[in-house]
Amino acid sequence: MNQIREWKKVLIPYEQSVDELKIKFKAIRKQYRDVSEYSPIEFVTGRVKKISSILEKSKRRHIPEDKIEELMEDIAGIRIMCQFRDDIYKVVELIRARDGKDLRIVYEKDYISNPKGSGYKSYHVIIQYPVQTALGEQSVLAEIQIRTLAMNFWATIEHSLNYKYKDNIPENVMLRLKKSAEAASNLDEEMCDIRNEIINAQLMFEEKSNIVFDITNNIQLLHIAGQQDLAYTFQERFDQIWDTSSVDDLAELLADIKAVMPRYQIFTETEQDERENTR
Ligand code: 0O2
Ligand code: 0O2
Repeated sequence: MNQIREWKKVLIPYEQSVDELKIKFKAIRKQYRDVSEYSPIEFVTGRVKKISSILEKSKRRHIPEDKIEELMEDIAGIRIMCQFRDDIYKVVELIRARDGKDLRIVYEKDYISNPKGSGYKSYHVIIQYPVQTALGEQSVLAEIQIRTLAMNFWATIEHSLNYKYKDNIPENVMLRLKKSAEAASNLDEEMCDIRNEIINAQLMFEEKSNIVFDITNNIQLLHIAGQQDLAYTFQERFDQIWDTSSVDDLAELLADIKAVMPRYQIFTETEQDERENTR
């Protein structure tokens, strides 16, 4: 009973650390969303390890009780979930940027490049985190786990199966779990590829829209300057290619139009401004 009371006291700074870190990482997510930017953080959870789990782990790892706080790195645990694998490294960078400020990185474990034997994937950053308590400043170790939603899905189920079967999962089930970890990893890869393809398609669309805008703008300027024949020639070329042609073909047409414009002293507004600035 006394031991439980003692432990509850020991855990106070850990609880405060988890609360503060959760607020800080949730704030990052909110700030991205407030400015309508994509957040690499999807959601954040955190927990302080249960006293029974601390004691069980210390026994399993042969950690003497007076060394638990020094050697057990995950009494305070923060979990950051990301949509895509690339986001994990952005979150790691965000944490590294705070090293020496409100936290200190002790070391990092990359279970994404080096998955555990079980198939477990996640990026762990062990930090030293100072908190101000009623008893003054106390610094505790905390573990930040950063993973995708797919990695989290797998780890949550594998963890609960291990708990249920008390680490006695039959060999064939372990093998299937390992295979499903690979399936989760393939899903992450596919999702990353799909996202990159969408981003590239969007960029291509924007580039095409800009070129089309420039072409029509320049043709209009030719009309205004009384160069109707030239304007119709370019309009005809544009009508033939704008719907079906590549960005390169449109860029070539734009370059051809731009090449003739100075001959007739015709300039777009931007070009006009540039000329005035260089005078
Ligand atoms: P939000 O941004 O409104 O969703 P506590 O603060 O201690 O009471 P804690 O630790 O935040 O609670 O709660 P918990 O149950 O561990 O869940 C943490 C946050 O993760 C909660 O958000 C959940 O809604 C969110 N969450 C859990 N699973 C998922 C999921 O699969 N997808 C998404 N997007 N979010 C999930 P909050 O804190 O209520 O804030
Ligand atoms: P919890 O609170 O139940 O999640 P050890 O536990 O001794 O293997 P160590 O050296 O403390 O690990 O650090 P490691 O290997 O980085 O693991 C720390 C935490 O990572 C674990 O905490 C898990 O949360 C998670 N983890 C590591 N390996 C696996 C795995 O194979 N499957 C799953 N589902 N999670 C894993 P705990 O101690 O399990 O605590």
